[in-house]
Amino acid sequence: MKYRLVADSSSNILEVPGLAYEAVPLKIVAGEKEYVDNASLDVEKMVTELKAHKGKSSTACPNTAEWLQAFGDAEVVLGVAITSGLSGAYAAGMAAKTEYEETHPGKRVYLCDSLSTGPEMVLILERMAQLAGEEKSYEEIVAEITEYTKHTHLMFSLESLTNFARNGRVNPAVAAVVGVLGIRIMGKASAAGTLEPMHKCRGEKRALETLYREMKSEGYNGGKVRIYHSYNPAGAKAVEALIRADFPEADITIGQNRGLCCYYAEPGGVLVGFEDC
Ligand code: X90
Repeated sequence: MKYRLVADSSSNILEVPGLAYEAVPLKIVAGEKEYVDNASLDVEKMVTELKAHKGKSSTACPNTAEWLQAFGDAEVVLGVAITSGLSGAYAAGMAAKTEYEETHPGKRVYLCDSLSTGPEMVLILERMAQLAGEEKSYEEIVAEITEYTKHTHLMFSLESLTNFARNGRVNPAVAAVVGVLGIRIMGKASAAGTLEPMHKCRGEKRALETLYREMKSEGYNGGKVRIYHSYNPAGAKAVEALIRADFPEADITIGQNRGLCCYYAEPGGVLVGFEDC
């Protein structure tokens, strides 16, 4: 097969039906313990153990060798990485692209910096899979994905930003506010690919209603939606219901966060990737 799809594990995708696909795991590190975010990770067990863990915890992005391994010997690699604004995964992947193209003359690697994560990466992967299935050329695919990502977005509702703050990826003052019982932070992936808080909301119902309102002001008009949650199926379904009230036929799917997204989104977190059409 000409194309191989590749994404780091923050996309939450373990397989892509009908296409060669390889996920590159990030890692969650707590004391001596390292959780590799691959298909064999027991996410629920990890969350339980992390709750009991008193010391520091952190995450690690894949290195260049791990990306190279995922590229295998594909003729064309179509990849998507977690935001370069918060992780070194994209930089490592780009170093792998350079090395791969030098050592495999004629082969190509496209790595998209999602400036986002989770469900927005899912949208990008689905679009890549579609274009690969249509046997579009490398250049056409790069152009189409570049255009497509101008119209995809990520918004979220989170109950806790502890792990974000702990790892220096959000202002501690913002994290402290969310720690207050019942307060949720509703925000989005900024244009620079960082966490942008938008509203402090009292209660989940308000947080999710606010999220949907912000989706519409970002241009949502019945396009595709991918919702991923951390142990909060009710929250994910509530977002779906808000959307369906306006757009009964919208293409919406719900999935569960895997290791990396669960670590940062924390229990209760809901991530929504959508197209602004
Ligand atoms: O160690 C590493 O290189 C990984 C660092 C990842 C940090 C961000 C993870 C985000 C997970 C949480 C909610 C959405 C925030 C969106 C901001 C772009 C998902």
